Amino acid sequence: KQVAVIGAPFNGGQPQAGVEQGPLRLVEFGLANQLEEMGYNVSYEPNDDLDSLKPAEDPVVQNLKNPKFVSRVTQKLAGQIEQHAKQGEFVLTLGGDHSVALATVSGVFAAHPNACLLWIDAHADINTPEATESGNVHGCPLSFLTGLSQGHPEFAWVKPILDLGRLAYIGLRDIDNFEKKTLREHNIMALSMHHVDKWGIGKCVEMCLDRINPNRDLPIHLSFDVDALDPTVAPSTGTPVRGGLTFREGHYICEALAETGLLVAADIMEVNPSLESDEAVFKTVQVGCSLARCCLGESLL
Ligand code: DIR
Ligand code: MN
Ligand code: MN
Ligand code: MN
Repeated sequence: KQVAVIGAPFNGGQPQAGVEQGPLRLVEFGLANQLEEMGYNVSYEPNDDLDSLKPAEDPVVQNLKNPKFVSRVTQKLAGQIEQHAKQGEFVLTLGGDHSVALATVSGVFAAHPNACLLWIDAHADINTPEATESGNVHGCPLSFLTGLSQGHPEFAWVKPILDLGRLAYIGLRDIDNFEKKTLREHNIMALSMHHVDKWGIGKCVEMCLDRINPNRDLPIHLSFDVDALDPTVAPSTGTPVRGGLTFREGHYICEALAETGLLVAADIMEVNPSLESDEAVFKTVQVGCSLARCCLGESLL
């Protein structure tokens, strides 16, 4: 079985430098080799030329910062991801900030139009350009992908390929007011840390799949923002929020999805090796690699 590892060394969707070093650090830690030892054929596209897409000028448009740069990079990566997914490969994308999900979801759903999306994050990332308080595109990808925002001139290429009924969240705990309203109004399957505490992670994953993949016959795309994990588990990330998923809860999600046999793509996002101590970076990179391996079935017996 073929795994396409797509490096997305990109930080333009948020203000903190360093997150563009995430993919290289994960690969240097041995991720590609580890997957090969598990029996996969692995290809790796580092995409270390993304800076060449940086425009000379990139003024704010409809509140969004770096719209041109983000759009150009994600459009390019989307095409690459689509090609690999269409060849039946498992696509593992390493971020980079979460604006890169514009590329992963666009590419994966172009190849698997009936897929569903599990979004693991402290944040809902569903702000519209009008509603965003930060102007950072990493807080907005899902509004474009679901068609909640349309008409932004820079993101015309992003098609609303994701039905709101095929989206579920686990790990939420820092949501903007507009996002809260959106999740409620559209009755989106959104489980916060409160629900994880209340029902346990096993039940939470099952509830999400019951909603977005009731017959367990649709392809699954997992987009995992490491800030979903508690900052004690994944400290080196741009917007840590206390009270997150434990090491095991995070891994359980990946294992449970691997166990379905339906997982076609996974994103490991927002690892920022320039933040916090060397020990913190080691922990974060290590947990990023082990989440990825679990997505590919490492811990299944
Ligand atoms: C916030 C934070 N909701 C925003 N989002 C983050 O900027 O729109 N997402 N940090 O990962
Ligand atoms: Mn290729
Ligand atoms: Mn995110
Ligand atoms: Mn987040």
